[in-house]
Amino acid sequence: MSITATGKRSFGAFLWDYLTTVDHKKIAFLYLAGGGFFFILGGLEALVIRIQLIVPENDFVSAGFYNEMITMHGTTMIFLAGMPLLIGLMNFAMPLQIGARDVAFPFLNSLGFWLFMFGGTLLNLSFLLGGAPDSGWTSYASLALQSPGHGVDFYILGLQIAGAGTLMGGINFIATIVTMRAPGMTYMRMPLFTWSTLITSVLILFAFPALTINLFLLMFDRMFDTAFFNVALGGNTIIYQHLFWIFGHPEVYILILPLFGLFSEIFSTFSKKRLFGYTAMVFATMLIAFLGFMVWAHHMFTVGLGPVANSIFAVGTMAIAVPTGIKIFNWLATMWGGQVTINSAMLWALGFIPSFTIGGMTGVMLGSSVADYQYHDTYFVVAHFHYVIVGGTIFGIFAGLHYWWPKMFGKVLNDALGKLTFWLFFIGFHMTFFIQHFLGLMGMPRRYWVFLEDQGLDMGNMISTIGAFFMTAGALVFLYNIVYTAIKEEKASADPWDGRTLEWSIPSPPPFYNFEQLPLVRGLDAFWLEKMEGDGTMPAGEPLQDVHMPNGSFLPFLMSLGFFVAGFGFIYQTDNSLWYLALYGGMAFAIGCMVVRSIKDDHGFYIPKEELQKVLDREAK
Ligand code: HEM
Ligand SMILES: [Cu+2]
Repeated sequence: MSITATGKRSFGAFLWDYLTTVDHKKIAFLYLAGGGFFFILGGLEALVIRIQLIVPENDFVSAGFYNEMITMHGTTMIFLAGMPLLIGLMNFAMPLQIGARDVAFPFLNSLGFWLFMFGGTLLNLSFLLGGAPDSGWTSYASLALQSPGHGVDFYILGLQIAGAGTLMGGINFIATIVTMRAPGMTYMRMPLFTWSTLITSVLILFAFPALTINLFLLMFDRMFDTAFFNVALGGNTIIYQHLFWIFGHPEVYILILPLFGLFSEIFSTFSKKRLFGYTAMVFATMLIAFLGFMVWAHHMFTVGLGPVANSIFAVGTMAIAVPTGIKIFNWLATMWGGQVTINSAMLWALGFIPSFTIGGMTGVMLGSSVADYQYHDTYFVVAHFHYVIVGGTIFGIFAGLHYWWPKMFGKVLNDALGKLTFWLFFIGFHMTFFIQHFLGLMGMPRRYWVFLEDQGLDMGNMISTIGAFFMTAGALVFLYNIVYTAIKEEKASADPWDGRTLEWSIPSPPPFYNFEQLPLVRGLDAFWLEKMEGDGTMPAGEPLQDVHMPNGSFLPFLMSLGFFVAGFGFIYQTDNSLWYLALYGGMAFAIGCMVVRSIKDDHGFYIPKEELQKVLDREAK
């Protein structure tokens, strides 16, 4: 088997390769494609929301459909766009940064992706099968239990299946970082992005089970008439809110911590300076993650938990501003006195700092439990979380794509188009969401299908909607840039940015096995160190030897398909017991795949060292 085969492949071969791949890089591309698709869907839903609110008392869509739009927009953007895009970036870069050939469990990695894709598809098929969920992205039990039709059931099963995939991803990343670092890569030599990936995965491990349990209890109440949350039957609807936010608040840190790590890489690389306060940054990330589990009830200040509980959660919430502030200052200090290059990736990073800081400040305002009685469930809250999620997560994802695109696909995204994307999106973002702070302070509630005339809300909503179109234009320029770059741009070098970490020490794109020999790491910013004190190449951390790699498999796809079918069975068995066939049939099929997986003897394959030697000889020339 030649390890350098690059001949043209048929579409069928290409498709089969991606349906069966267990390569972390290809699975990363699948996550970026799947997450990108759902980002477009979530963006279109946001446009429908903003068009409905462009003028007072509009009737662009019906009230019921509007409820479906806000529910699906929020749910899709968080579970099917934000997180998968991040898992895509972590899947691609983290193994390269620690000097590994793949993640610890490649099969599980593939399964995690297909569960996400089938869960997301199941959820969105609800649009075609009687109506999408309509009780908000939080689906509070008091509303979700009354919601007619099967929309909320699709929400429950879709998120259960996709959520299982996310949990597997988190476990996989922890096992990889703990067990597969290259020789010399001690914890305090790991890049910040890898640290953030580790801490985010720990958050996933502790937060997602709360969501899983909550969804099961909601499912039992809706499908099997139990009374966990059903007040009429003696249940307690507030418990749903506690369980949801015990997951929900750490979820927002799952969405932002990887980007904090990424921005540290970008500021350091494009200032040609080591990250300021590396150790403080690592511990600040841990502190944010830890405190992130102590603040969930700030989403419930107005529920009536009482002054003692509210005060405790208010103090916890405000305390998080401290480690976050440390990060902001350390990024500024990293640029201070550096040779700063402003390309597209750096522009997103620079746009992030003021935008996210505004979001952080309004977060502290909302953390004041007393004042929150004014802000709660108004557009001030909508403005706040879009400032931190769009200004943080989405800006970060754009930055990460511009930063790692050459390593992923072998070409640098066109910089002029990159900057145009940024400015259209940045201006649109602030137009859409800054004015919403004031709409909220003027009393505009969130989740209302219309606003009334003569309440002074017209101009603000018009500006907000125009802003949404600017963001759309920015996103379209980005899509155009992908095509333009693929056709027009020159092939990128292995190290187009004069990088500091290991991924820039191997070719762009990397060979499927990543490293002929695992590198020896001799300090923080391992590659930069070799450039400054070595001969600019990574020393070998192991002798040249045959390299073991895993085989691809179609089982993850099939197993996820089984759960997908079982999901339908769960949803429709309340209408007709024939659907138990789909429920048990799907489950049996999925379990059958697991049995095949456990009895089939698959030990992967070896790349002979002679082949690797040929590559090394060619590169040495
Ligand atoms: C890209 C442009 C975006 C626009 C124009 C936009 C617009 C909006 C608007 C106007 C609402 C409020 C609807 C209402 O309360 O009636 C909303 C809700 C929401 N948005 Fe966005 N959004 C965008 C991106 C995002 C992103 C990237 C995320 C998350 C990753 C997100 C998450 C949410 C959530 C969770 C809600 C709450 C939904 C609910 O009330 O159940 N949005 N969005
Ligand atoms: Cu929160």
